Amino acid sequence: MYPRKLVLEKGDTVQLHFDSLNYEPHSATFPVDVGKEIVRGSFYPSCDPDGDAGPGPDNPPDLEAPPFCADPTQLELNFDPRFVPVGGNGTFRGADLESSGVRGLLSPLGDDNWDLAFTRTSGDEPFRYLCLVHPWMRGRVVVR
Ligand SMILES: [Cu+2]
Repeated sequence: MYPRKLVLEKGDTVQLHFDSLNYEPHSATFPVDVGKEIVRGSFYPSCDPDGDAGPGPDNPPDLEAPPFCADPTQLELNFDPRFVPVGGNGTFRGADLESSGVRGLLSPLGDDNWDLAFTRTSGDEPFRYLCLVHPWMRGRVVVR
């Protein structure tokens, strides 16, 4: 996410690099509000007595702290389905989700670079993005 603030011309494409992230994957997810919504819908525990294949529901955690379930084999950690995969079509227009997905050497997506085009000016407020894995990691893009 360096530089923290990137200044572009309308129509520019940015290539984000994820190589050398051997043990710590990251994402670049636009816009920041959608990224925050994905983070809020992820990492929450539930207890599923019959597993994913069973018809029974996921239950709220039995315990407030790990292992969360009275029977630890029932523990599930839930993620928003938009957390890991690539999101969008590679062109950011200011509101819809565009996400690199979670990338790094050990990620299912690998550590390939990711291109994102900017076809709209950002106006008074820069476009803001974050990393879904580390939501405090953020950057801004000004498109003129
Ligand atoms: Cu990160």
